[in-house]
This record gives sequence, C-alpha cells and structure tokens, in this order.
Amino acid sequence: MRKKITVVGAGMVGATLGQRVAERDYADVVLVDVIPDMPMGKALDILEAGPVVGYDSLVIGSNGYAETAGSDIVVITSGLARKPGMSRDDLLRKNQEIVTQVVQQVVAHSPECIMIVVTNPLDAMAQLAYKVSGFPRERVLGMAGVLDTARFRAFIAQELHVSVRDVSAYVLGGHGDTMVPLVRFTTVGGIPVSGLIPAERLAEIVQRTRDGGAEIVNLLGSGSAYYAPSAAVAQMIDAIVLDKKMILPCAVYLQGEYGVKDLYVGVPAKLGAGGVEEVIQIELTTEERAALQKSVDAVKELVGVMGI
Ligand code: TXD
Repeated sequence: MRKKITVVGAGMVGATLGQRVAERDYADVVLVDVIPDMPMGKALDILEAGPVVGYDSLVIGSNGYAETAGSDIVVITSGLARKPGMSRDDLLRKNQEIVTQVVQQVVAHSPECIMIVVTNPLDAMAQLAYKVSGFPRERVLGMAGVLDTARFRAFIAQELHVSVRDVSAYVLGGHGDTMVPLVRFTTVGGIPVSGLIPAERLAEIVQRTRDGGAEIVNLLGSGSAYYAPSAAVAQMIDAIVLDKKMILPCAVYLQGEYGVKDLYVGVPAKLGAGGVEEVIQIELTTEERAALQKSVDAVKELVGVMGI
C-alpha cells in the first residue's frame, strides 16, 4: 500500500511540499485548502507533471477532509503568512483559530497519523496541535530546526567555499529570534567551525541565521519563504516514511529533557516510522543553557497568551 500524505494549506509552502512529496514517488498526496477549487487546480497541475518527471503519485485536491481519511502523515501549513514588518507573533490569534479547526478535522479523519506542524508561531502552534489532538507526543512535531539549520549551513558553506554536505550544524530552541545556534557542535568536514571562521564573522553568520526568515520576507515583498521550508518538511517526511532514524532538529513536547517540562521546544530528535522516537540530549554549557532558557520563556509566554 502506498502511503498517504495530506498537506493542509495549499499555499506557497503547502503546494511546494506537495510537489516535492509527489516527486519522491513513495506516497499519494492530498492537498486541502479553504479557497474554493484552488487545491484541486494545484493538485491536478502536480499530477500532470508525473508523466514528464516520472512519478506515479496520485495527487488530489479538496476543500474538505473526506479524501484525507486514513492519512499516514498530515502536514499543517494552513494559516496566514507574515507580511513585511509583521512579527511571527502578530499572527497568533488568527492562526490559533485556524489550527484548532484543522486539527479537529485531521484527528476525526486520520486518528493514527503523525502530524507535522509548520504554521507560525511554530512552537506555540505545535503545542496547540498537541493539546487539541490528544495524540501522544511521538506523533505531533513541529518543523523549524531543519530550516534554521539549513540556513546556517548554507551561509557557512558559502563563507568557506565548501559543499553544504560537509557542514553539519545544530540549532536548538524556538523558531525565531530566540533560536540557539550551537556553534560548538557545528563542523565542516568534521572540523569545528570555530577554528575555521573568526569569532566576529561567525557571530554575524549566527545573527543572519536568526534573521533568516525576515531577510526573505523583506526581499519577496509579499509572502514568506517556501522553497527551503518545504524542503525541510520533505526531509522530515523522508525520515518517517523510510524509517531512517535520522537525527533532525524538530519542535518536540519536552517532558523533563533539557530541564524543560510540558512545552514544545526545538531539540535534536530521532525520526523514524514511529515519529519522534527519541529526544537526543546534549550537555549544554552555562551560556547555551541561558540562551535556551530565553527561548523557552518566549514560547511559554505565547502559550500563556493562547491559554493552552
Ligand atoms: O519554519 C517554519 N515553521 C515556517 C513557517 C517557514 C515558512 C512558513 N511558515 C508559516 O507557514 C507561515 O508563517 C504560515 O503560518 C504558514 C504557511 O505559509 P505559506 O507561505 O504557505 O502561506 P500561504 O501561501 O498564505 O498559505 C497558507 C494557506 C492559504 O492557501 C490559505 O487559504 C490556507 O492556508 N488556509 C486554510 N487551509 C485550510 N483550512 C483553513 N482553515 C485555512 N485557513 C487558511
């Protein structure tokens, strides 16, 4: 049986993800959106690329959830995108409403699915999806760390004129201004980056990573990043569908790990067929711990405002 992957929100991230998943040729794809006919149009367009690109994935669009029934993975991208000058947190209330309604539908139609949340503010929306779904934490995770890490890796690779494949990096914490790039665990061909890039320059690269989302928003003029975000979600889906046991930074509901309880925070996690199979714990320095705490406090505040 082919897997079924539903993407709720057929906007920029959702539709691009639909294309990326269809091209993997290991699952059928359902795109759901509230805009009449739009998801059907995008789905048909992706389906019609199959003969040229060489995939047999079925791609269906819908304004409802009947077609999503029994999905193995559901990705939630529905919501409003950030506009220039708008913070992630401004989106909070509207997206809280949207995500609550969507999760209720998802649970009703695919009670066994693994949910990947993408809608911003990411960590708070993941927490909302977890609470509304009643799923175990293994089956509700958020995408942010893979994207943040990808940005960090891309900038380091450019700086050193090396392949992005040679750069490994970790980013902990919440998605946004409080993310914590772990320079200590960032290596180029196995060599710690701190020995390759002067500290001052490295600090600039870290800051650019933190502002990575805003940099794209400002350049685009309308909408926000979607090529790299959809690539990041697709990698998480690969890890789950192919049971790869990949260690990827994801937003996970912590239950004591890193000294954090009952909160979604970005941490390295092992992803496989069961979803989040393990939270990887790293010993942090005092400074890193303080930076992570700032991040935790920011998520706590949002979650408090949302009353969840
Ligand atoms: O790292 C990350 N987590 C992120 C998050 C990286 C990139 C984008 N990030 C966030 O994802 C962004 O801030 C937004 O909250 C979401 C989706 O971003 P995208 O750029 O795809 O936004 P679009 O193009 O506006 O698409 C959102 C779609 C749009 O077509 C709406 O009609 C639809 O969501 N929408 C709904 N679909 C289904 N059901 C409901 N209720 C609904 N409401 C809106």
